[in-house]
Amino acid sequence: HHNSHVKHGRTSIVHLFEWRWADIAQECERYLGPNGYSGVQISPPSENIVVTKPWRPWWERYQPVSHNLCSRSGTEQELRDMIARCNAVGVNIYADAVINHMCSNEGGEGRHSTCGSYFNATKEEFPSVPFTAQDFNDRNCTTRSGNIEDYQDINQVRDCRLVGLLDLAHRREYVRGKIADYMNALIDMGVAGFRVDACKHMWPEDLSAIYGRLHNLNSKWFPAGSKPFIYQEVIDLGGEPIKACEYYEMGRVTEFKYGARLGTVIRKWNGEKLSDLKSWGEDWGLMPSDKALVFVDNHDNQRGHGAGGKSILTFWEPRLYRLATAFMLAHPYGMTRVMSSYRWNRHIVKGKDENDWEGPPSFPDGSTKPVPVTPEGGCGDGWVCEHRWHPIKNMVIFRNVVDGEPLCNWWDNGSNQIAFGRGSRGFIVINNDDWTLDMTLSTGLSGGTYCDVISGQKEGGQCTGKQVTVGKDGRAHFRISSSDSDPFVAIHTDSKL
Ligand code: LAG
Ligand code: CA
Repeated sequence: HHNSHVKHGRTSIVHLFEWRWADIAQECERYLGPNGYSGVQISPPSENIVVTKPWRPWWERYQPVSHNLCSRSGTEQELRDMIARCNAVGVNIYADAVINHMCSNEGGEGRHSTCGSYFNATKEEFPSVPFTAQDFNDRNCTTRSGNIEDYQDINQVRDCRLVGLLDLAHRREYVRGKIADYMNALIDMGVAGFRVDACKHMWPEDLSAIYGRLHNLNSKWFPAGSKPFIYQEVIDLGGEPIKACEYYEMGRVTEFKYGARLGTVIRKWNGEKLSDLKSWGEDWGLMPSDKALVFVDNHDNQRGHGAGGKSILTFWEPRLYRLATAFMLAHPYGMTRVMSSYRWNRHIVKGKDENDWEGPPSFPDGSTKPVPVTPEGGCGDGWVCEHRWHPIKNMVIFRNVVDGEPLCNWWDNGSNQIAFGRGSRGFIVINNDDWTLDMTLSTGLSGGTYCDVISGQKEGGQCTGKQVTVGKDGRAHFRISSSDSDPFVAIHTDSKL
């Protein structure tokens, strides 16, 4: 489950957090395909509880009540249509699979669910699946509250309730079968794989048994015999007995240290500096590159949920965020995921965001708003669309162009000015110091004039931004003011004029 089945040498996926299926379909056709994104992580497609206190939080989607495919993002028909249209333009779909649990034990009884299916959380009955009380872990959990109380105890982390969420008993063949059926329905519709939610809370052998039941990908779009790509959400910042490495064999794993550590370096906390990144990767205690799914921020830690803490950079700090994302996309480590967010009424009181629950831009009836595209190519109505920000979009293309090339020609000033190349195909220079960078550097590129894809890009043979002249010896002069709106420059073989 390690092959991501990307098309045309593409390298980066984007998490279109809370987007409607209809908007994702359009985005694949009008933007992601043409700009070389390899795939989309979609929000959980399964039916979930409707929470009204607080009003329609984003996290209600992490409380499934059935495997029906209707949610705030749209109907099953819209999902099917989106998957087909994205596949048609070479953009893969990866579904967020919430399989550790169903809704909260406090979810009540009734039809307050996104397709109106009946459930009874108190009795642990979910007739649309169906799951009944015996399909949950209660008898395997030994804590007083029934919730996870101590992360040092492996058994309770995996067999007790995560924040009160009814914990499925994956040792049961029946439960494994039902979850596999759900994932197989998505595979048959054409998804290329899954982000599997909350894997720390599931036993690796149970996951392995479930993955072993999955169909091969739909041969309408993928080579016969292709297995689904799987990346597993395991939060391992160290200090706990459950380790990310327990999951490597079965698929990729989210590397949460990546964004947390990169954030501290770019913020220059603890005296850290960009030049320290010369050894970025496994030498920093990160997992093996070919196992890692990396990201600057995710839907949890951008709002103080999950893990990562205060160092995480987000769109709220756009200048540093673009810098961090550009570094991630230029550096060979890991498989990269770009976050695409919506704005919310962030309101931090004593270090905690009181509105961290707020759902996507929506109408008064709770339905999610479409994503309008502005004439400038950004998004409106509260959608941030980091994946459309000029430097981020162009660094996704950069990563495709340099794919497979080694990191080389590293330079740094011992402080916060660095540069490095990727074989003979691309070169990036970053200035995070408070003074101008003014240097002649070896780029590894062939002689000629290149267009910087950060301040502009090549359009019809012309450059709309800074030009960089590389001499026959591969050397080029760079000057980056510390007050530039984006204090970095990137060139690659496809930006040669
Ligand atoms: C995940 N990965 O392991 C998701 O990335 C993360 O977003 C999910 O938590 C979590 N696991 C469970 O799927 C989110 C929110 C939680 C929320 C939970 C369930 O971060 O805050 O809990 O989804 O909706 C909420 C309330 C809790 C409450 C619980 C049960 O915030 O206070 O106890 O619901 O009612
Ligand atoms: Ca569990």
